[in-house]
Amino acid sequence: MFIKKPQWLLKEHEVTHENTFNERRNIIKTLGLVGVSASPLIMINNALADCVMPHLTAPIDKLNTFKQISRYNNYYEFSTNKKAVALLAKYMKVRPWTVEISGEVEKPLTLDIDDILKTYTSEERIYRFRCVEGWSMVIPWHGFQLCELIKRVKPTSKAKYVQFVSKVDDDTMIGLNRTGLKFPYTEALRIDEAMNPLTLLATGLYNQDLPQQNGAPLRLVIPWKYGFKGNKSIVKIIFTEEKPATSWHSTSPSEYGFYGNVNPKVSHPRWSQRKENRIGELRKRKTLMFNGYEEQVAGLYSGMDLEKYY
Ligand SMILES: Nc1nc2c(c(=O)[nH]1)N[C@H]1C(S)=C(S)[C@@H](COP(=O)(O)O)O[C@H]1N2
Ligand SMILES: [Mo]
Repeated sequence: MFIKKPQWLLKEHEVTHENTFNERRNIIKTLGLVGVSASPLIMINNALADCVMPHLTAPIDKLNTFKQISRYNNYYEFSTNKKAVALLAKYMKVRPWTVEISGEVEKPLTLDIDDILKTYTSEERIYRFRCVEGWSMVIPWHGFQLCELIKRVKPTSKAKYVQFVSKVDDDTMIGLNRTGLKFPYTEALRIDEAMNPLTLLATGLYNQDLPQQNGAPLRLVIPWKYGFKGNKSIVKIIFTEEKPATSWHSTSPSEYGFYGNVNPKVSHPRWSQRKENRIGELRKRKTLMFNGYEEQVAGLYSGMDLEKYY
């Protein structure tokens, strides 16, 4: 069930209203994004009382079409051919489906996807999406903040990372043994990144259920990171003390970092990241720092050498 809200896309320079600015400062403070006085974990646990919403303004970038979004996909379990993915993934069954939440939490849970859909009100979030390969789109996702789920399971003080594990379906995933990538596809975030109000669990796009090729029935979206950080078809969410191994970083550590933050100044060893090809446009666009979400997320990385932690 989708509750439709006004479309929006965050654009920092448009936000001039003073109250909005102050509210945002409070959000940033609540989440421990600025200041060094207390440990991020303490601030996160305080922030768990309530998941704050990011501020919404009108969209500027043109949306990509449903067809573009659902016919040009990276989903290596099926194929490395972007156009073949949709044709193959449609055979993957997405019911019944459960998501197991475990590890360093007070309340481990196994949730049925239909309960998740009923429990969490879906809202529309229009985000830029940038693949590490150099292409991008603008996607109207539907979903809810990962923070909502985190709050429910109550991470222990040891929880420093959140790991996401994708489905392995031997019946339909014919690409499982054809690439260097090891499956299940696994990615992870620092817990403060996971708690950020922009981090979304997507359940749909364009007012429809998520197509299989886009990661049905539940998929992670972190708009300031390269697309590979966002697992499709999630079956497990695990809270850990140690930094978990992640699929792309393990396969090729010099090419894909743990962070995967969009950064035009840090090149991939085989290509520059300064520009991107927005699907449907002829001329390349400049890639924006943190994919244009710098004001919301730069504080997560203050003091960090982003060349080293790519
Ligand atoms: N399970 C799984 N998740 C995945 C991938 C994948 O191959 N398998 N590819 C990633 C990459 S590299 C990108 S760019 C996005 C692509 O998402 P889209 O096809 O919805 O645009 O999914 C990410 N999530
Ligand atoms: Mo990607």
